[in-house]
Amino acid sequence: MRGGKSLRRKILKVLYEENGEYISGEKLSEKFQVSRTAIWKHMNALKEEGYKIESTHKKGYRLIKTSNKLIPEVLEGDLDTKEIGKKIIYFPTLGSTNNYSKKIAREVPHGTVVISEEQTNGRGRLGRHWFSPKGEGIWMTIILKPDISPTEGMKMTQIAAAAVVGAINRVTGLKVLIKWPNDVVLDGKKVCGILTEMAGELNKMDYLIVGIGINANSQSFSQDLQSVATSLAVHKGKNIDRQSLIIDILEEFEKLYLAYIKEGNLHKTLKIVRDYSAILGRNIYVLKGKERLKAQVLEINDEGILVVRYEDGTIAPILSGEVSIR
Ligand code: BTX
Repeated sequence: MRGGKSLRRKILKVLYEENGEYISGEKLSEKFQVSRTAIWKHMNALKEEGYKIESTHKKGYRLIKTSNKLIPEVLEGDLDTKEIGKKIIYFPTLGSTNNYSKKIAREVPHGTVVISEEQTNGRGRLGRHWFSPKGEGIWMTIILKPDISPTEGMKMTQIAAAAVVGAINRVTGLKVLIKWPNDVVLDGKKVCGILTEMAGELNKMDYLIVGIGINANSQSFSQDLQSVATSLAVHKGKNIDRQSLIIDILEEFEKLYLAYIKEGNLHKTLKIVRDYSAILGRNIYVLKGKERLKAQVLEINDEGILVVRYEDGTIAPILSGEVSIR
């Protein structure tokens, strides 16, 4: 089809910007210098992708705004950032945005964001599966190339968690909390998981990828997830606008990330991480292999590391790994 996929995305952007009003096939064909039949074919292809487009013979075409399809061109256009999301790579479906990001990380600019409507092989930590149904969530990865030591890499998880809680709070009004180090919870159940991965040598980082998975508009979960997972829509009682949430997260992520790079510390991020912590001061279990040790959380220190006191009185940092609330 003439113009192919890139023209189709441009047509979609124009439709979106009409805000639900009709635009005639004639106008579109003039604008893009293709025949009205070509425009009609692109509209059909967009409908097949799942966009709700109404057409009438007289008035032309209009896009019915819906929260279950993302429009990457609009995201890129609306984002007020310097580095993050200047390039967005969008897929209707993908194995895993983290896996894909690793493949392309060396070729794309710093700040590139990969988003997919669904993941067929979404990943959590330690090879666990991450449920990522089509159109219901935000499944995205930010590719970063900071000039920092690999030992600093895990701080990106804290930056992402802080960005996500702030954004969810602003966009939906829901009070979510961070379950250190990489979950965001609502009423004790996970609404978001973060997976940071790195590549490089001992003292030089090649790239770093931050995968963020958010259950935005899912209404139900499989039996094994029901007790641990929930979504923003379930708590809000209505679907939320994923597009606004993505924009807020990426803008906030950039602010916190740049503050960290410029100031060389995590102060801004840690203020949020501590204010919104689900575990500060609480009694928890620290999971070490098969062992489950009782501990109390004392602080999240300036490096973003959790410090706990075990039952025998020993005070120790926890660098990564698992905690569960008692
Ligand atoms: P995690 O290892 O802390 O959590 C994984 C566990 O969470 C699973 O074993 C399961 O019990 C539970 N779980 C699975 N899916 C969901 C879900 N949708 N909601 C709530 N709980 C769930 C957390 O790992 C990190 C997840 C990162 C996901 C993002 S999505 C974009 C990017 N691409 C990719 O493949 N992963 C990241």
